[in-house]
Amino acid sequence: MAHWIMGHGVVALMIPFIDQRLPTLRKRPPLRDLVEQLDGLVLQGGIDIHPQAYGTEPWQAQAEYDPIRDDYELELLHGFIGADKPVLGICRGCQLLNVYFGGTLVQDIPSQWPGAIAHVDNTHYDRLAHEVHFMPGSRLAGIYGYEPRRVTSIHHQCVDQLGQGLALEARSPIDLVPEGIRHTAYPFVLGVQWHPEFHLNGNGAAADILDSGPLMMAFLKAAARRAGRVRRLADGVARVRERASALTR
Ligand SMILES: [Mn+2]
Repeated sequence: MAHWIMGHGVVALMIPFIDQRLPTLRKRPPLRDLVEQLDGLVLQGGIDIHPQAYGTEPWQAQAEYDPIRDDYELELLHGFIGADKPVLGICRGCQLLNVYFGGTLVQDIPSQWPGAIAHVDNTHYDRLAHEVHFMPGSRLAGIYGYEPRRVTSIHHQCVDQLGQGLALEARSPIDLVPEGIRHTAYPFVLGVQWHPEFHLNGNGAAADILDSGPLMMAFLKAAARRAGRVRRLADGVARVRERASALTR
C-alpha cells in the first residue's frame, strides 16, 4: 500500500495504532495533531469490522475481530472527515466508511448473498478478479469512464445498506455486490472494495486489470487542493495582520 501511494511522488506516513483503553495510557494521544499534520487518509484492508459497530451480532461464534482497531480507525475517520480532508478507503476501509456513516455490512457473502460470484479465493488470492461497472454520475465513472473494467477481489464481506449521505459508485454486474461508495457532501470521501495497491504491472494480475494510477491521482489532487486552500488562507490572514500592525504603528 505504501509503495503504491509513494509511487505517485508523495510520502506515505504510517500511523501507529493506539489502544485508547490501555491502562498505561495516562493521557489520550492528540489525534487532532495527526489530522492537522497529514493531508489525507488512506484506510487499508484487514480483519472484519466487529458487527457491534453497526448494531448486530457476529454471523458465527468463531468469527474474529479487532475492536481496538475499529475504534481507532473510526476516530481517525472522524478527525479527517471533520477537517474536510480526503479519505480513501480500501476494502475494509470502504466498509468502515459505510459503518461510520451509519450503514450496515453483509457479514459473509458466500452464505448470505444468494447467487454471488466468487469474491474471495484463498488459492488465487490477489489474482482473483471480476468485472466492475461504474454507476451513472459516479466519481469513478468520471475518472475511468463507463466501460466495464476488471478489478481484484479479496473480500467475503461487503456494503449492505448505505450509510447517510453515501452513494453507490460501482458494483459487480452479475450479483450487484457493491464495489465502491462515496459521500456526496464531502470533496473526496471514497471507498473501493477492490485492492488498487495490487493492480500493479507485473504483479501477476491480468494485463486487463484496472489501472489504479488515476484513482490515486484523484485522491492526491483532492489532498493538494485541500492543503493549498489552507495555505492560501494562512497567507491571507498573515497579510491582514501585517496591514493591521502597519496601521497601528
Ligand atoms: Mn469483489
